[in-house]
Amino acid sequence: NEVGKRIRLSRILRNDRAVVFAFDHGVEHGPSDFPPEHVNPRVILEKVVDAGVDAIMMLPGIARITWDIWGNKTALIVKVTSKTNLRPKDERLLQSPFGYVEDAVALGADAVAATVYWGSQYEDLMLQRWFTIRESAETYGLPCLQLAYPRGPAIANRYDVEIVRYGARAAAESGADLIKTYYTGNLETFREVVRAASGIPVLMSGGPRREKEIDFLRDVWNVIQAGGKGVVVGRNIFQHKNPKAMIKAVKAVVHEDKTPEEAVKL
Ligand code: FBP
Repeated sequence: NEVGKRIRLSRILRNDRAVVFAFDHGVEHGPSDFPPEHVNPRVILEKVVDAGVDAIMMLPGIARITWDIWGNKTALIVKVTSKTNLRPKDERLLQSPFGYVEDAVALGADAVAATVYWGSQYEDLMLQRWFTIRESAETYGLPCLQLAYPRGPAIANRYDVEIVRYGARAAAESGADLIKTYYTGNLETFREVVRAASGIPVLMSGGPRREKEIDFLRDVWNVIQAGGKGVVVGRNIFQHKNPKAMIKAVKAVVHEDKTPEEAVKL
């Protein structure tokens, strides 16, 4: 199964780097996160696939009804945990099962993804679920991406380097094959995050939409220079007026080492 994992990982990390489209917001934030033209998942998925995104991370239900768009064109990461913002605030610090590793296998996925909120009062439960997911993913040779998000009552600033690198290290120690985490605001601190992850590839989580695309591209550039392996980005793509151009610009920074200033002109 180590062989299967390596083959699948290489479909996501092209030349060791990846631009992944995050598309679980319909549940995590609700359909109001999408501009009206992108409430229909097919419309935005056609654009990102067309722009040559490396992989798409989504929940099983949407993957099942859109396979004809991405199948055989991009890698697929099936996320099997989620939560809605309709829950009481305190309980948003827990993600629930949202499918099974077998759903990912049945969909032909290249990886499975699950969130752990490090520092949450539900950390213990989320870890039990993480290890259940990981155990069955291992039997199929399916890599596990961990959304290693530090958040909880004792965490004042979830973007603080000490907090983010703690989560990244915990993700590595819990057997993640890929780590998705917050950007810490600059190159030097993100380098610390990468170092703490001890060789497990670290991908930046996109975050809320930046008003100016150059600012987002600068963050991506810093992540790459710091040794990060790419991005898993949603809102900065589907809330942008030109998602295709944005994917192409991000790809240029991640895969071609273009500067943000060069990439923004694409
Ligand atoms: P973005 O690029 O839009 O930030 O997407 C990354 C992501 O982790 C999504 O996978 C998820 O839906 C969302 O962010 C969670 O956001 P929040 O920080 O509100 O929990």
